[in-house]
Amino acid sequence: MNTCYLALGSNIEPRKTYLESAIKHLHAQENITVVKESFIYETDPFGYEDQDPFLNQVIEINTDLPPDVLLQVIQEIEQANGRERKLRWGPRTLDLDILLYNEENIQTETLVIPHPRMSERAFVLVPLKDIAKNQSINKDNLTVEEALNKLPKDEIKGIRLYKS
Ligand code: GSY
Repeated sequence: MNTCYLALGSNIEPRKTYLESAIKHLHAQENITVVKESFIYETDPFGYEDQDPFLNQVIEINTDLPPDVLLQVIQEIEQANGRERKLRWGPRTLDLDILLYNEENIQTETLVIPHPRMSERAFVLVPLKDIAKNQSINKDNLTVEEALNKLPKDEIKGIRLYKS
């Protein structure tokens, strides 16, 4: 059995419903067990800033699916939730990313794990810290908490606990 962390994000309403729908779809998969869920955060858009704030969350799953099949499953769940790939960094109903697959380093044409930008993204590290603060996340063996401590403080200010 493999332990994986997935990042969820949405910045098109109904944002929370999209996150809930993603988790329901994952629960419905025979080969996936959702083990832990972080809190949900409202986060300032990172990168392309001229768009609405996101809701972000991270979950831990157990699965016997190999990484490439897991990727197909999460892409189907994105599509079932109205995901359109118009702008690479633009608004989206639902974004699902594989952050970690055990502590494996995987590089194929379609998949890089650990997620190559996760250690620079407060909107990933803050929720990941809720459920896996001592988890090692990259080749430097930094833990989630250590990576978060290296980020600029004003990026962490842009991550607020979401109360619906
Ligand atoms: O990479 C995921 C999509 N995304 C996000 C996001 O999920 N949250 C925040 N805060 N900014 C983002 N910019 C992009 S693109």
